Amino acid sequence: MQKDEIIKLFQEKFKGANPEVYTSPGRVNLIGEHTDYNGSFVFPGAIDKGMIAAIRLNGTDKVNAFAIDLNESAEFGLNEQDLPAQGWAKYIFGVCREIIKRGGKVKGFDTVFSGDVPLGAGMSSSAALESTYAYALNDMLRLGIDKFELAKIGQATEHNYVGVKCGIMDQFASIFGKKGHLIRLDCKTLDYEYFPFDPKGYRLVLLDTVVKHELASSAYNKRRESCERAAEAIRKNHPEVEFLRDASIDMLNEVKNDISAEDYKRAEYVIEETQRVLEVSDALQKGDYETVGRKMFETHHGMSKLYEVSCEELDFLNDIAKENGVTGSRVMGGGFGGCTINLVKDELHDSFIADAKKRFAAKYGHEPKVYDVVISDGARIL
Ligand code: GAF
Repeated sequence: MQKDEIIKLFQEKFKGANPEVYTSPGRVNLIGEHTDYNGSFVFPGAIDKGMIAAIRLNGTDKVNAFAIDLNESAEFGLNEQDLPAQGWAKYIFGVCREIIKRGGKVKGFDTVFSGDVPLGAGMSSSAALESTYAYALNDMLRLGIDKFELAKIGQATEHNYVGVKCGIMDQFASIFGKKGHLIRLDCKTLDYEYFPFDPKGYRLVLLDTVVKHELASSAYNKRRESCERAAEAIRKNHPEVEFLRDASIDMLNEVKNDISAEDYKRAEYVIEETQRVLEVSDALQKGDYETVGRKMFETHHGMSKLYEVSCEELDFLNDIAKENGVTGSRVMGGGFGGCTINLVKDELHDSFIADAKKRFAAKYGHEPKVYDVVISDGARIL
C-alpha cells in the first residue's frame, strides 16, 4: 500500500490532521537458521514486503488501532496490563509496554496499518509489525532509543506478550536492513556486517507452501529448550561455553550419554549450522555461489533430519529443487511450514518454478506461491 492510500484510509477512520507514515520490512535469511538464540550467526536481509502504518498522537493515554487487511479494530489503555483480545493487537500493545518498561514516555495514538508480508510464510510479518511501531514511536516521541534496543523491544514483545521465545534475527533485519545487502549478524555480540548481495547469473526465489502446521510456536520453544539443556551439560566440562555457538562436536560428544538423543540431535544441527554460516560468508566474499548453494542443501537436510522443523510439503519442494538442478534450496525461518528459499541460475528459474507448481499442485491440490526476493531497506519514515 502506498503512503497516500494509507493516509486516506486513516482520514476515513479518524479524520483531522494528517498522520505520519512509517514502514518496516519482513526478511529472508540466506543461511543460519535457529542459530540466533544459540548466540550464533545469521545471514538475513530485509525485503520489499512489509508493514505500513499511519500514526497520529491523540492527546489521551489510549491507543485506537485498526487493522485494514482484517477490517478489525482494537483499543487499549497504555497503563492497562491486560492483553488485547485480537492477536495482531498484542504486538502493538507489547511494543508500547516494552518501551514503557524501559522508561520511555509513550503517549496515546490513533493508527491504521496494512501489510503485504504473507502471514505464516516464515518471512517475519510479526517482526515487521513490531519494528514499525517501535521505530515510529521512538521517532515521533523523540525517545532516543538506539536501533539495537528497538530490535530488542520487538523480540521482548514476542517473548512476553506472544509467547514465542525467538532470537533477535527477524527484528534486527527489519530495523537494520539495507538495500542490496545481506547482514551477517553475530547474535552473541550483535556485531554485524553488510554484505553486498547481487549474485550475477542467479536469482533468489521463495516458494511458499502456504502450509502452517499447528503448534509451531510451542515446538519452536521446545527446540530452544533442547539447545539450552545441551549447552548447560557441555558447560559443566567447559565453563567458557555460554551458548551452543561456543561448543564443538567433540564437546557435545563428551556429554552424549548425559543428554537425551533428541537434545543431542538438536545441538548437533546447531553446531554444524554455525560452521556452515562461516563457510557461506567466505564463499560469498569470493562470489562462489555454488558453495553457498551446497551449504543451503546441507542446512535443509539438518533442519529436516536433526532439528526436525521441516514438513512433508517443504521436503517435497526441496527434492524438486534438487531434481531441477537448483543451486541451493532449504526451508527458511522457523519451519513447520512456510517457505523454501532457493538460489537458482537465471536460465533454470522459469522451468524450476513451472515444475514445482505443477507437481506440488498435483500432490497437495494447490500451487505454492512464488516470491522473487528484492533485498531492501529497513524501518523508516515515508
Ligand atoms: C523465527 C524466529 F523468530 C527467529 O528468531 C529465528 O530463530 C528463526 O525462526 C529461525 O532461524 O523466525
